[in-house]
Amino acid sequence: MKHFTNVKDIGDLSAAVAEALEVKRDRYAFTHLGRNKTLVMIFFNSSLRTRLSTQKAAQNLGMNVMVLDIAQGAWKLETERGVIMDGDRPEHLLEAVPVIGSYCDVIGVRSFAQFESKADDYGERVLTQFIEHSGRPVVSMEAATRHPLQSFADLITIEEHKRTARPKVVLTWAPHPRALPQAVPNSFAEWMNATDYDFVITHPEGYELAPEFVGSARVEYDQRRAFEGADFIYAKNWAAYSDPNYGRILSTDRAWTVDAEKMALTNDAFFMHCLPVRRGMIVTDEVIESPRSIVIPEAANREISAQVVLKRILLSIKN
Ligand code: AN0
Ligand code: CP
Repeated sequence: MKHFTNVKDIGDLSAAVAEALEVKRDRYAFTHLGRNKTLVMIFFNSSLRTRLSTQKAAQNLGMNVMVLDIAQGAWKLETERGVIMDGDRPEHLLEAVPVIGSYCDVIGVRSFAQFESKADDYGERVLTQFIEHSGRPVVSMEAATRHPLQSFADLITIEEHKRTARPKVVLTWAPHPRALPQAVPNSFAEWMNATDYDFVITHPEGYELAPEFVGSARVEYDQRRAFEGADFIYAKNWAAYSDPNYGRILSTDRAWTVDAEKMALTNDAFFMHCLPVRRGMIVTDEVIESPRSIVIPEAANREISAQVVLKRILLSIKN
């Protein structure tokens, strides 16, 4: 594996899940692989899970890890080429990226959508510059349009919990007070569409995701109908994608909050969310604390998904 930015980079999903379960059984079986190899993790945005789980995964493989928060302590970076840099950004990404690459063997990058330009966000401007100018394998730790380490962990979690070969998996929009990126739902949809699950997306009108991510999923505007017979409920908020509302909040309607009454319509479904989650907005306390909530094992699988990805990258560096 050279870079890890989307579902195609992982190849066959059954093989990837099998490898993940193997890693989970003995996460210290490859401690020699990362010896004298360094991972640098660059954060343009906050993180709890990605920061800790990716670092842990790298350490399980024997790697050294360095973490840089661009917003805290590093120079603010200009990302646009051709500008006169007379503003508040003292360094350009075009110097910073190769410099970072010179200190490490693998780079992880977190860079959310800015919601200033759909073309910049969906063109993955920042991630692409890391791939083009660092000379190193790059792992997306949530970029503008996707969060593949999360989606891989979600897939592992569903495979561990499913009770039928072809479960019904429902991605539901839920309300949130801030405008959030489409990366998590886009990516989840991309990975679910790569399985043979019965995959349904439900959201209020106006919250349609980009067609390339919706793919072959069924879209159902009636949340209750979508929940009927579901085996997994995957909740997430996102801001509007469609023009002219790109990046805007169209609704904070708490009628879309996942509660026990709606969960009762399902086939005793498991509740999932990538976290961080706002209780009372996305989901009620009762549902997230219920025995059907698997948000903690889901988050724990982030260490496993990151370890499979880093292991494959290390093997490709060695060969
Ligand atoms: C981020 C998002 O929605 O993309 C990160 C989720 C993993 N969430 C928030 O900013 C609250
Ligand atoms: N799910 C996830 O990526 O969490 P963090 O934003 O805390 O890393």
